[in-house]
Amino acid sequence: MNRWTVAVSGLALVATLGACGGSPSTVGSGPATSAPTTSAPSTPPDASPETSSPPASAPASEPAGPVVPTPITVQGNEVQYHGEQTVSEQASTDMEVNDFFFSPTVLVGTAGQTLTINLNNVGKVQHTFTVKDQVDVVLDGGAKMSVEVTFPKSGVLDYVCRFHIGSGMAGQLAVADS
Ligand SMILES: [Cu+2]
Repeated sequence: MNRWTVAVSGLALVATLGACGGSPSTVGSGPATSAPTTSAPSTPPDASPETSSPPASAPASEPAGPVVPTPITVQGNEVQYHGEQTVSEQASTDMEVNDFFFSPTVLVGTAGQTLTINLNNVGKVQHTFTVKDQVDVVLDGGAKMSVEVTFPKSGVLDYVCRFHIGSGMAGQLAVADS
């Protein structure tokens, strides 16, 4: 390699650099090339799945199972069971009388508690609400009547509709074990 070659090479290098830096006009003069913006799926920083599903578990204060196990039998007939309600803190409660059941069917109270039951016969036919040695009333279809009952010292006290006990139209006043 002689000096000439080196000189040419050096000039060529300078010329190349000069060309690059000396022609800025070419930049941006061409048609606006819409550079394809790589629109990759934007993953948000917080990509944790939304916990929008409803609470999986039941309410925390889920009542325990019925105090009186079902089915209930009163005077040898299987009762038409329409629920149990605790009334220990109440002076009165509502009870639906229907063709041919009481709802709620079982009232759970405290030993010796007195309770006013507001009976509402929403059925079409006559029914009675009868507790031995306490209450015996007849309600026409659509009639309302309030009665007072006393819970037993323990266990359960049956009540019936005298007309339809054979169809299981009955229920119980129950005292929860303590
Ligand atoms: Cu009846």
